[in-house]
Amino acid sequence: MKNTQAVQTLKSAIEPNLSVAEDSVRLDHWMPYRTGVTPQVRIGKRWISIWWAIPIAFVAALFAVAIAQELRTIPAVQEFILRYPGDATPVSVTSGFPWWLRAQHFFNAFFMMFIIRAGIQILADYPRLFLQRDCTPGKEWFRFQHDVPTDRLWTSKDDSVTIPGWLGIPGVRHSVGLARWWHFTFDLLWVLNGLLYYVLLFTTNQWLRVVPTSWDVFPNALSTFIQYLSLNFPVEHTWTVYNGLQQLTYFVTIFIAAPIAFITGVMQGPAFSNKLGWFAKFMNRQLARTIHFIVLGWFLFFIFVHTSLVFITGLRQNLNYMVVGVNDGSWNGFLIYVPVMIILIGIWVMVSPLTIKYARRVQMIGERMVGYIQSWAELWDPQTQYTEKDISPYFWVNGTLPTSEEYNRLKESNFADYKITIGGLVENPQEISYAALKAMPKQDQITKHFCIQGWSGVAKWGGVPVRDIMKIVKPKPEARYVVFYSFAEGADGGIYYDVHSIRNMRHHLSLLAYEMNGEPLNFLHGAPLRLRCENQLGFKMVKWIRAIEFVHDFKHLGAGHGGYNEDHEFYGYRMPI
Ligand SMILES: Nc1nc2c(c(=O)[nH]1)N[C@H]1C(S)=C(S)[C@@H](COP(=O)(O)O)O[C@H]1N2
Ligand SMILES: [Mo]
Repeated sequence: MKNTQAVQTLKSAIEPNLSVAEDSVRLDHWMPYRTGVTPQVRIGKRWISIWWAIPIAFVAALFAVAIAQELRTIPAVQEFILRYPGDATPVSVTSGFPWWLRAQHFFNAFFMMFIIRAGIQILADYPRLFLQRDCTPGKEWFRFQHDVPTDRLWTSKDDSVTIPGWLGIPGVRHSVGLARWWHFTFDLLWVLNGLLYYVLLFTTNQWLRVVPTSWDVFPNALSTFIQYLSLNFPVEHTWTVYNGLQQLTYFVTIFIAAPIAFITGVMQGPAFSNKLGWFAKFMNRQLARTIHFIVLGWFLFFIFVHTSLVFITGLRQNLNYMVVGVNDGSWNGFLIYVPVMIILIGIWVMVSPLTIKYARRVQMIGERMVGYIQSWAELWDPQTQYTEKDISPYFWVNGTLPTSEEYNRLKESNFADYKITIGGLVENPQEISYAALKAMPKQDQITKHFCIQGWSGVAKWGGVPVRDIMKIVKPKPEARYVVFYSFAEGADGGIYYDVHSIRNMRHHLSLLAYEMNGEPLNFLHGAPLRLRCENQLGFKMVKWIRAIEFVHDFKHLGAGHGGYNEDHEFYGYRMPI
């Protein structure tokens, strides 16, 4: 009797109420357009607009030029510049710029264009940066969003802002799912290109350009710096050797900034962060996010200066080096560079509208490109646990709240009549009452939550491990996935649900939580029951759980992509990174 009821609930009340989803971003259904504020940096309690940096930098540059020009009239400085004219090493690379170097330079720039734009889009989904682990409003050091309102519920989705489509990809508010596919796919290509570049650098003599081999690089760099700043540029021998300043800047970009970008990127996901113990506690998600942003600043600065110098130190010749690898006065480099740039501008303009239109395609290609890496990361056993004193003072709320009559009735009686339905491919379908769940052995865990948007928080969760439930219902051998259904709908209508592998649900930290920080789980955080799964991003942890179903496949559920946000917001089914 009891068993058939569990099966009935799933078949008649839940499955038909899942919703299908569009394959493109329908702007009339999507979160409404809303911008934040101009980017600000916090100094004490005051917020200062970063646009002030422009006049300040301009005035500082004027003074710096004047000072450098004065310096060059001093005999000691003139002697110094004569002694260290600029070139970092006597060793020179006589082979010029080989084809592989030019090709890799092009690909690097091409990939960077997507990486940077999609990265800024990701930042706009949670436009605040912190140094410490918790995301307590008011403690951020950088933001382009207002204060968090205190007079109403303000979820992290509310916090996302619109940025223009020529800047971000795709320039739509809360499009982190799509932006991540661009970011990660091109990250992978960029990393592979970079690794190949390292190999080719050191198997040829090209590394001599970018790796200092003598301490003389420092006085030469200082000398070139003074020369550039005085607007009386040093003599270039770029074809064979870089000057000290160039060499140091390239070295930092290639061997310091790029690896830091990679490390602080992966440290923002739960897979690595929950695995790497003390390093993850030190390099917490928010610090990693801040450093990732500072590295972006370095890359933008580098690109600006590097490109400007290409233009003002002899464009035609520099393009011959960079594009065709010749050291002559021809127009060949220029004639290739201009049409290629026009094509790149076309691609730049088209990427956002095409992403909006072919959103599902972007998701599917992204899955193909990086989904398997994410599936490996899922096998990493989450380990890092926190202590009571690590618990975050503020824990963001996210998601669409339940409004159904059924839920409200249960809530009124404090969930005394709540029963969780568990069915599908199991030997023993069940409806387990709240009291019976609470009578089962309770497990506590103190863990960090990673929302896809960028915030994180540590909390203590108490409840029943999913694997203990599995011992009761006994999944059949053909069951491969576990589906969690919510009482709540998702943002675009239809029941919120998400799918996990059985393997992941057998993990000892996969928990049906009814307590948070020692208190009964409250309404906003998912009462009566919510999932904790510590190697996934937050959206996979369904709140307000109504039923659990064991299935062989999930293609027939909703739009078939493995969860509500996978269907509607183009997220990935596996998201440990
Ligand atoms: N039913 C339901 N569960 C949900 C969501 C939702 O919209 N509906 N949002 C998810 C997201 S995106 C996150 S980050 C976490 C947030 O949990 P919290 O509100 O307890 O911080 O809940 C997840 N579970
Ligand atoms: Mo989230």
